[in-house]
Parts: sequence; structure tokens; C-alpha cells
Amino acid sequence: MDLIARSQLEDPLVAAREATADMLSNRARNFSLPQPFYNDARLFALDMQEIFEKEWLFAGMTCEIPAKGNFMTLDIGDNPVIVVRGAEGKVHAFHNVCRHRGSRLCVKDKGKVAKLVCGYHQWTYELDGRLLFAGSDMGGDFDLASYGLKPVNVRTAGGFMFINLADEPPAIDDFLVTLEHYLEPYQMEHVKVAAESSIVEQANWKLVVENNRECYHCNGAHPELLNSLQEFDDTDDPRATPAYKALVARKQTDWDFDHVPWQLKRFGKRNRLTRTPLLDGTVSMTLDGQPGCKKLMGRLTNPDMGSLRILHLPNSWNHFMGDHAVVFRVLPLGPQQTVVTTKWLVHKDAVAGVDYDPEQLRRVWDATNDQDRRLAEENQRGINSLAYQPGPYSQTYEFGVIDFIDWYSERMLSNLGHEVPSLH
Ligand code: 3BY
Ligand code: FES
Ligand code: FE
Repeated sequence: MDLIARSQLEDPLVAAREATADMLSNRARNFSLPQPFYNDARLFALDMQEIFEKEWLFAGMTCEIPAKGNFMTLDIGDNPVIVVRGAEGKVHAFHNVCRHRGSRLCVKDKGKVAKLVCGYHQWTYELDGRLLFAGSDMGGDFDLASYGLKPVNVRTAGGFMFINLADEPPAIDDFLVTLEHYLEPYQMEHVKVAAESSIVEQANWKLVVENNRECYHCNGAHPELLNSLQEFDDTDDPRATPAYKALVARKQTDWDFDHVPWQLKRFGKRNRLTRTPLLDGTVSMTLDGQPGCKKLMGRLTNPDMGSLRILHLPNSWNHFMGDHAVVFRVLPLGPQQTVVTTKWLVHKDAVAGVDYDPEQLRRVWDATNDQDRRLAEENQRGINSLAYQPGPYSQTYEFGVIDFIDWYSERMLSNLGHEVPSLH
């Protein structure tokens, strides 16, 4: 919206901002949030303004736009965004909004173009966002240079693309350097998408993320996933058994031998990277735990890489194994609606039907995603009841959820311009 016009209208969320800051400043730590955080339209608008329009978001993988002119689009709430590969391999991101009369520019999810051409009146932009051509008669003093696409901050590392809609994005460099290092064995320029799914969950985005941050529900919900996944988060998991710790130590020796990073790294509560073993005897998140792709990723020669887990709040978690990787992206659609996009990655020279069967490869996480969707939707339905009141998270089983809600509360308060209370 035009900035002057916006300032002339009263912000309808003034009261909601105060109430939100108040609820977060006074929340019971280690308890789920009050109901409005999960179902109120004003709270949802604030989540979009203060979290999704201000924090770094996972957009997609560089392998999805491998060559000049390849683009992908995504919507951050009301903000359509285009990510495009320009000259010399440079990744650009723009608001996907034409500078003529504001039409959405690229309407496809992905594709390849020579120039970015608006479908309405054919204003034509270079891949770096410069306006090249604006119809036949815009008047003699029309200055093309004033009507370039509005840029969106974009950073890439280890094959991941992150975008940020803020004027002054928070620092992210330390995480990106580590991400690059941890992904080096996977040679992410030699990767392709083998399968992809997007599912819409009738649940607030925070319920989707909360569900992912714990495995308290795994035993009851995920038979396919538990053929390979250890329910322990890491060696610092309070439930970790001596047998698990011994397995971890054994695998870490193998990974060191292959010069593959595994150490737990955290960047605040926003990012966490760690490599953890799968169940002994299994090497991949497939139904039988055996490789789903015969050709291993990158420079790897040992399929037994466990899973490199990469968390990026607010909207991504990922598993990198020896034979394939699974990357997840969460985007809110409404107060009680979220889209979860999953992509299965393999070596780009792996051949479908020969080295891997895409249907087999995706089976475990298709099943797991659907199970998690049901859990999040039932969680939403109960929370909508007048009976709902915030309930306690288990510090033994749900520490990841506590961390997520702490991160969310801290970022929300800080972005609202409020003081962040100390957590201790
Ligand atoms: O594997 C995951 O991505 C998460 C972590 C624990 C439960 N959930 C399935
Ligand atoms: Fe894009 Fe007119 S709105 S060319
Ligand atoms: Fe789950």
C-alpha cells in the first residue's frame, strides 16, 4: 500500500498490538499460548506483519531455479514474491507486483522466461528488475528507471534460498556460513527435486510448527517414520539412553572419517543444525530404512549419514540423509489455514525409475505429513472451543516446542517495539 495513504488511515490493529504485547509479556512460560494466538484474525494479521514480513523466511532451493531465467513464485500472506535467476547465476527476489497498475506479474508457480512480462499491459522487466519497456505512449518525460520492480532481500547458502521483506533485515550471516559448511558434502549445485507435495492444513501455522518440534506424538502417530527415525532429538535430549549415546559416538567417528560435519550448532533459537543417527541398521527415511536412491548425494560414498537436521524458524525444518534430502516449507494462508510444501531432493544425475522410484522415495513423509496434518487440525478444533485454556508443555518431551514459542514471543515483542522480559 502507498505509504502516505497508509498513514492517513488509522491502524485498525492498535488495540490488538497492545493486547498481544500484554499477553506475551505476561504469558506463563512453558504453556501453550492463549486462544487468540491460534485463531484470531487480528492476531493472524500481526503474525504476518511482525513475523512473516520482518523475519528471514525459507523460500526454496537454488536447484529449483538452476539456469538464467528460471523463476519460482510464492506468497507471503498478501505479498506475492518472485525469485528469479539472473545473469551470472545471481539469484534475485522481487515483489511480484507490476509497477504500472500493480497487477501480479508472474502467475505461474515456476517457469523459465527471457524477460519478466506483465500479462496485463505487457510492461517488460529485465531479470534484475529494471523496467525495459512500458507500452507505446507513457508520455515524453516518463522515466523507466523510476519504475523497476521492488526488490526483496534474498540470501543463498548451501542450496537454500531465504527471503526477507523488511527494509532492515536482522543479521543472518553466521547461520549462512555454517549452513554452507554443513551442506558442502552434498554439493547442492548437483541436486534436483525428485518429488514435491503441497498440503493445506486447517490449522494455524504455529500449531503446524509446534507439532513438528516434538516427537512426543511420534509413537502414537508415525509408524512409517519410526521405521528409521530415532525419537531422541540429540545426545542432549533428556531421554537419550546410554545405548543411543554409544551409537551416536560410533557414527560420529565414521562421519569424521568422511569429513562430514555433525556437531550441534545453534543460532539463538531460530536455527539449529545437528546430524543424528537413524535407527541402527537403517540409513534413510524410507519404508524399509534402506536407500531410496542408489546414487548418493554430492561427494558422499557412505549411505549411512544419519540425518542432518536443519531448523529455520519460523518456517522450515529439513532432513539431509546420504541418499536423499527432504526439505519443508510452511506458509500461513489464514488464521486457521497453512500450506506445507515438501520437496524430496536427490543427486541431479540420479535417474528416475533406475536409481530411484519417486513414489517409493516420498512414501514415508507423505504418510507422516498427512498424520501430522490430522493432529494439527484436531489441535485447532479443540483450541477453538470455549473450554480451551493454555496447557503445560513437557520439558522432557516438548523442549523444542518451548524453544519455538520462546522464539516467537521474543521476536513478536521485539518487532512490536516492546521490551522482551528475561526468561529466567
Ligand atoms: O523429524 C522431524 O522433522 C520432527 C522431529 C521430531 C518429530 N518430527 C517428526
Ligand atoms: Fe502490469 Fe499494466 S499492470 S502492465
Ligand atoms: Fe509428527
